[in-house]
Amino acid sequence: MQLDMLVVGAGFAGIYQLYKAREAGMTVRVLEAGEGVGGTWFWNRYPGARCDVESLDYSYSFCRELEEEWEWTERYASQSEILSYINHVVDRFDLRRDIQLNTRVASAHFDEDRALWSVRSEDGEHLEAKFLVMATGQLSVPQKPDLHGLDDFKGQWYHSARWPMEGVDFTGQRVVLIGTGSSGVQMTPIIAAQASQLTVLQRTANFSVPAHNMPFTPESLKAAKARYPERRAMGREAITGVFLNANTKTAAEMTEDERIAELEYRWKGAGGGFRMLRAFADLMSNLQTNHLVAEFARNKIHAVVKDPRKAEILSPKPDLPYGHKRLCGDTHYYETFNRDNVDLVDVKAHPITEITPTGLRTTQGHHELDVIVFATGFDAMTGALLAMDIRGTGGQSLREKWAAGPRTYLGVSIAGFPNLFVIAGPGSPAALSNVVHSIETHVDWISNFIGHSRSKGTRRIEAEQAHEDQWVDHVNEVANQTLYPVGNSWYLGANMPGKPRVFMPYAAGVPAYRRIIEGVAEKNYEGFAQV
Ligand code: N01
Repeated sequence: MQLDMLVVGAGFAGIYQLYKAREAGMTVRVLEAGEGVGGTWFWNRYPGARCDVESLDYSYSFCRELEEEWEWTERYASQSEILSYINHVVDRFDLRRDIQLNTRVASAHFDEDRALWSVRSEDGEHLEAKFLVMATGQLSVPQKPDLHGLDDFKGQWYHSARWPMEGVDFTGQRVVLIGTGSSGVQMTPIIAAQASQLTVLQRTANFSVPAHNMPFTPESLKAAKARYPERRAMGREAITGVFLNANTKTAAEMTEDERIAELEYRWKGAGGGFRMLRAFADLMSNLQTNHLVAEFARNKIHAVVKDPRKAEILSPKPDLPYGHKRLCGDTHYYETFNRDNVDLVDVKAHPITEITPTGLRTTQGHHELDVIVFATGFDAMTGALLAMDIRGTGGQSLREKWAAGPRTYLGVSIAGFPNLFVIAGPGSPAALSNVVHSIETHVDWISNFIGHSRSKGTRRIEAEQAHEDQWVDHVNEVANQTLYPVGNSWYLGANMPGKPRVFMPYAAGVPAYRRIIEGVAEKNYEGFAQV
């Protein structure tokens, strides 16, 4: 079958790309590995899963009626509510008939003579399309440590990103939870409330902020919606693509009392979550300012957690800047460690040595267990793309091209891979932003470019090597002016054994990025060969 466009992935990105391609009158199909739409929100069903960007922002903005009719029930939406929303969008715009589920793409090869992408699924189905759009997500390939003995474990084990559809009942169970990123932090209080014993294994302490989630009342939702256009407009001009009431002053421009008041506001109810990251204009560029915020957060942990041993383990070390890893937003995370049935082990000091048939051993001792939960993250940003055998001109494989780390032009296009686009790819600001906003920005831009190409009758559009090289240099240069490229974050690929250590997101922010890509479009898509 030959199509105008094939899209891989039916999460937020693939669904909007389908909508736009259909609007442009193209023949299009979306291939999705899961048995339902929703991408990351289909797979990550672990207890407590919810978004850390406010629901009113973490939603499509392309249709005013959609914004008006959908009624979010909470400030931060739960996984199930987001999944219902995505399904609603798919049905509302009659998109389901072009989405093919249970189809994992194995390979995509560019046929140079015919300027077509030849795509094969793992089941052997073959499709061809002029344009191939990768909407494969940044956090879609789970990473699970290779622990000796897991196969012989007599209990159950689960990964946060492959949670059973029917859920898991932890009542009366002895549970170990490995990992304290966003997933582990969200799960901890819920599992603790059910299990007879929960032991959290932490390798690196991360910073977490109370999310202050709360239900909308009919009045508060109505009031928020009345200001929706203004809210979206402010989000567009915010560095993260979402309005977080950023402080425009550096820490040095404020008095000690003003600094404390600013931080308290961001820690408490009116603030919460990512607002902490916008406490000072120089938070991610000035180590001294960063230390101030980190110290404030450590003091909060010690004030909440009664056992000083646990409080100390939970406090991130001073050599790791605040926000260098994605900040967590929580509901009673630190408080949970005051429960009698919850313990904490520092597995950096006391590494895991093996899984036994009845539990897990660290260098400190053996834990008898019924359940092991892995909240150990993802092969982020490149994992899903490199899982496929993608080959461009001259048969060059993407795996070879990206052996030393991902290289893109503007985070959407790859030299040597014509007519292929990546939504929210490495080299774009998506990972540091409200990703739904970044997705819409990318899809609109890609759709305009494809429309331009079709109106001109060009067969191939392709990033030029020199422009890609310049973009990669620019992304690195910007990153090196920040405090991001330290530690072992997934932004750097450093959470994956053997993955090249490269800071992948573009850190200059969403508005700056948008101006760049709009400028490229205005100059007849500068940096792209169009033949
Ligand atoms: O994964 P992570 P995540 N032994 O990579 C530990 C988004 N998200 O699934 O830090 C022991 O952050 C690892 O330790 P260390 C969000 O963007 C959003 O939690 O590498 N521990 C770390 O503690 C987020 O950033 C939401 O030393 C091991 C943890 O596992 C991203 O997804 C919710 C280990 C992994 O943390 C990823 O979050 C959930 C080992 N061998 C996720 N290997 C919301 O919207 C790894 N770890 C709220």
